[in-house]
Amino acid sequence: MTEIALPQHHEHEHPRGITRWLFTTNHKDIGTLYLLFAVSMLFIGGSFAMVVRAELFQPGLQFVNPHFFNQMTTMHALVMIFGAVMPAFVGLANWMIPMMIGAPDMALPRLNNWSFWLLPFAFTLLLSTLFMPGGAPAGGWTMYPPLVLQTGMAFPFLIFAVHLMGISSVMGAINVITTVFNMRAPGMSYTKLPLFVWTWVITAFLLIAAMPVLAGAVTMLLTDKYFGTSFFNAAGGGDPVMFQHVFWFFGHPEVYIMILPAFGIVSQIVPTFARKPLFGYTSMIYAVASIAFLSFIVWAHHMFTVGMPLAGELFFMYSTVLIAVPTGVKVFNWIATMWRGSMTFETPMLWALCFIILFSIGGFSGLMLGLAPADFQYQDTYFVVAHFHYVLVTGAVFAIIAGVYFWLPKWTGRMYDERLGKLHFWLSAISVNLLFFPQHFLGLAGMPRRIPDYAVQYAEWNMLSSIGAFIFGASQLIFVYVVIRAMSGHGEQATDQVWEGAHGLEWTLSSPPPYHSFNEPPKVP
Ligand code: HEM
Ligand SMILES: [Cu+2]
Repeated sequence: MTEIALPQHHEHEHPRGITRWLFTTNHKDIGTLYLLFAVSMLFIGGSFAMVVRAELFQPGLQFVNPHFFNQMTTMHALVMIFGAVMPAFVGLANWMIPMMIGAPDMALPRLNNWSFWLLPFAFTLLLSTLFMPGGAPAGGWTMYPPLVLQTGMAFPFLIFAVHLMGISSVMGAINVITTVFNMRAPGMSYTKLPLFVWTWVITAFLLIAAMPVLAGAVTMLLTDKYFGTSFFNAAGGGDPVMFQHVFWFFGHPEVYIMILPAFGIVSQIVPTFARKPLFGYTSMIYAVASIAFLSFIVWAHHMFTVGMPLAGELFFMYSTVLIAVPTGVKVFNWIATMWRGSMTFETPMLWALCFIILFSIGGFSGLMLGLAPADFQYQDTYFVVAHFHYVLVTGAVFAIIAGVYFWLPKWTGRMYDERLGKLHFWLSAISVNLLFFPQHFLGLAGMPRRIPDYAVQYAEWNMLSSIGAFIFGASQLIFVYVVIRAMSGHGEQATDQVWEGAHGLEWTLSSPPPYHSFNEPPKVP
């Protein structure tokens, strides 16, 4: 590498107070902002879920009217997906990617600030619709026409909020790609990139390819409603099913946007606590890349029942079940990594192991749903609800929590309380299964999703599911307490390496790391 004269003193005062957070271009501060935003959205979206589960505690209508119930399911999903899970992953990327590749910061720091600050505006717009005449969007997060076109005043707010979220995601993705392509320390070749970085690069490409499709779809909805077009209006020559195609061409890659970084996190944690290198590093990268590719050709498995030619049904069925192959490779490699390792079970490892087991359950029900003839039975039942919560909650959310426990001592310089961490884990792991496992039975017995009332035959499993939901929701307060304690400087001082089995550039920095991660590029062995 050519010699560059680096400035000797980089210790200039960094801004303090509110301007530090408003104008920050620092990857760690922005990472923190993203994570705090995500956790507040988790609680707002979670409280909507609690309303849903309270209403479903018993058959009959007890607490809310059906229209408000539909607003709750719709807003719950929108807030969880775009407000909680995706920003949490971006927060982790901001914190960890520069430290993992030996860079001082993200490549485009000013853009980074802008990506974050769009989100509070987007969600203020979205959440404000709850107080509007006609209420919040209630047509489902999938926004299918013609139903969604009946939304009242909230409609343009919904569309504009989705546009802002999309712009934020695409800018974040550009930043990740630019950073990893250009800012790696000398010697940090692509075959040495940590798995978390790899999964994020691939996710970033998915974001850039998928989010504009969503933007296009919702813009067409907007012009259909206000400007007299008929993209999805049969009366004007349009086709409502076309919306489903466009939506799911975005929507299916979107679910992988929410799981690939989770694979990355688990691939960092398992080797650390098994004290062995990751088994099959290269095959892990190929597995993620092929999952990413396949995610673009399976979208119509969400539409088996809309009426497709047989060849279409078969194509989407075969391509869907094909995803089991690279997914199986990943699960196999995690298990092989643990095989004959010297394992210990600190809190991050418990969450990661639970991820592997419960995500696999979600994968199996997904396989069942992918079989076209069987899907005619499952479609739009609680079986689907059970499936996507196993992959999104015990998958994505569990991996995020695992990552927070794993990296919190590095971020704050303080060890969290291990006993509280384990309590949080066991309460969550048990209650989440009480919450979602019975929903498989409800679905197989025919209970439809998105309904505020149900037949008495479904009463028992629904009651258990609601009890699980309340315990799961309450358990997350422990998490907040644990994190706040570490952030406010309580707990043992963490070492630089933090975990005995931890390897990688991020663990060579102090805990907490300096404001600018690597002022001089580190040597990569
Ligand atoms: C405390 C944890 C959670 C509970 C109790 C919960 C509960 C529910 C319930 C009861 C529904 C409505 C089912 C229906 O009638 O269609 C629902 C829908 C949904 N949830 Fe969750 N959820 C939780 C966490 C999450 C998370 C973390 C995510 C995202 C990563 C998520 C994503 C969704 C999605 C996409 C829907 C579909 C909404 C729709 O189809 O309109 N949920 N959830
Ligand atoms: Cu899908």
